[in-house]
Amino acid sequence: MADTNRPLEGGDALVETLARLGVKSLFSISGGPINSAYFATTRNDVRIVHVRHEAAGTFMAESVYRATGTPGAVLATLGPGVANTASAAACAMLAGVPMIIVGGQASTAALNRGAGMEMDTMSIMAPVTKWSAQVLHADRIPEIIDEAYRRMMAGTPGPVYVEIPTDVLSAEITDAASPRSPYIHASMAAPDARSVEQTREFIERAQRPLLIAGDGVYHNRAEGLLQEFVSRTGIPSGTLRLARGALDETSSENWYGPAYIPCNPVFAGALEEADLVLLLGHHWEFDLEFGDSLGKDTQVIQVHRDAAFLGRNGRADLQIHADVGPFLDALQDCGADAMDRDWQERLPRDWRAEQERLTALANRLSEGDPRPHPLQVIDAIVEAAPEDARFITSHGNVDFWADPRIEVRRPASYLRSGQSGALGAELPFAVGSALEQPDAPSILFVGDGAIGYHLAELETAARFNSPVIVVVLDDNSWGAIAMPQRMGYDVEVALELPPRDWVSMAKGLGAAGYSVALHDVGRTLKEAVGQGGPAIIHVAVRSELSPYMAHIS
Ligand SMILES: Cc1ncc(C[n+]2csc(CCOP(=O)(O)OP(=O)(O)O)c2C)c(N)n1
Ligand SMILES: [Mg+2]
Repeated sequence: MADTNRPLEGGDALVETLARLGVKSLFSISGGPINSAYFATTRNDVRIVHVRHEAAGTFMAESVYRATGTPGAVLATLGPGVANTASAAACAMLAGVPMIIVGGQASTAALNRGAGMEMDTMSIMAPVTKWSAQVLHADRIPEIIDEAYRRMMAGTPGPVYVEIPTDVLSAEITDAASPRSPYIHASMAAPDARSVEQTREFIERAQRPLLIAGDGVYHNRAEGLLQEFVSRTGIPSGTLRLARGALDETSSENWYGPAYIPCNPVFAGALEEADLVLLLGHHWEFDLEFGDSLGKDTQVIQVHRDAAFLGRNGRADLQIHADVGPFLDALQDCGADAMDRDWQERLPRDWRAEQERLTALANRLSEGDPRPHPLQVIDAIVEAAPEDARFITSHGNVDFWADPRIEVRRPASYLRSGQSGALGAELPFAVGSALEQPDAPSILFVGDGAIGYHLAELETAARFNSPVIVVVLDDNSWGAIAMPQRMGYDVEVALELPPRDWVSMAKGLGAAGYSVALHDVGRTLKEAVGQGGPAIIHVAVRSELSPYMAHIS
């Protein structure tokens, strides 16, 4: 039994402050120097999720923001524990996803003497986080955690790092360490009146307007305003990154598909033809090909909460430094009166037609082959999945089939590593999101290559009986690299993967395991979801180059 009368320590100040900021889980691997924080969770509502690798724990923390909108938290022990979080932190930086990483350190008495496991982790974490600080007095822990939260949420969100030497973490605290003023989300930045007026004029005149909804829509929870704006004006609209699901992609009449050029030829063509592009809460990133394919006369209105991204890479004729929510709010009575009706109807229609074309192609290619086309498996899973399921994809070739195929119903229900394109994020995303929101299953599509990164986290899911369904689309290859390599070099070097027994691996880790043919995929998914805990569903598939990979290869 934990001694509740034990005096309060730095660990209590840390855990209490994090709890106040909405943290429910600390993704962590234990270590002596962070024992004080572990003990603190026995007298607080925060739980330790003891993972199998700190990188996976950091991806899980990223998934918490993606699935709930509240930043997640990592607690790592000193040296290699913290260093293991670094690559996942760098991925969250690229994706603009906030999280706090708390690291242990050698005691101040031993610091810089080469204490056991000691590393200069402040230097390791500085370039992969937005802000990092060391706490040298226990009473200052709440203050510095608060500061970390302000920094992580300001402008473009991102990870922050706070390091606490072990003697500081386990020191008794005084009253000064009680939590300070509660952290409150800063109010959103509204656009200036002149920009709103100009926007209105642009929209009212435009014949072929096009809307791209990006990350800022999610940061602002602006989906309601976006849906209202899009259905009122009828402007063809696409979603990307964190904004997937901001429009109900299964039913919106105005949705022209995911706004990624490599997988969406309808969007690619529309960018050239549009006379006005509304780029909301995003910038001209690489999957928008830096804005290079814009038509000569296309005008661009870009709205971003971070001025550093206004005009980055590509054209932005009207640059509006504002949050997306207040921007859309200011356009309540704006209509796209001059819009060409054919344009309005054509783009969503063409996207659906493109999907039907791919369905027919997949069916034709699989005739007489026992291995289905990846699309056939993806469709069977999506069709059998419960309405509230969350989907997760990785970055293999099979995932580039799944990513544009999944129609996301609501925000926070589709998770995919952002601009880093990191293999290895996907299984932790599925586990982290299912742990945080166990009422809905997390359904992951992953290849036989990427699954190897953090397979052990299936055991973490099993310990918590979390609803994580891992669909392994097995083409016996690092396919996304193999197929283009063969096209460019005539050979594949070291890219074959032998058939492995995924069912036994799942069972060995405490999960259920199934290996099935296409006709059993839907029934098996329902069974796996029904049993509640984690499962692998393994399906052998054909290697077929996805449109995305074909475009970039
Ligand atoms: C961390 C990381 N390392 C390497 C890559 C490069 N990469 C992209 S896709 C891929 C192959 C993935 O193979 P698999 O998971 O089996 O999916 P498939 O392409 O076969 O469908 C690799 C190695 C990456 N995206 N991220
Ligand atoms: Mg593969």
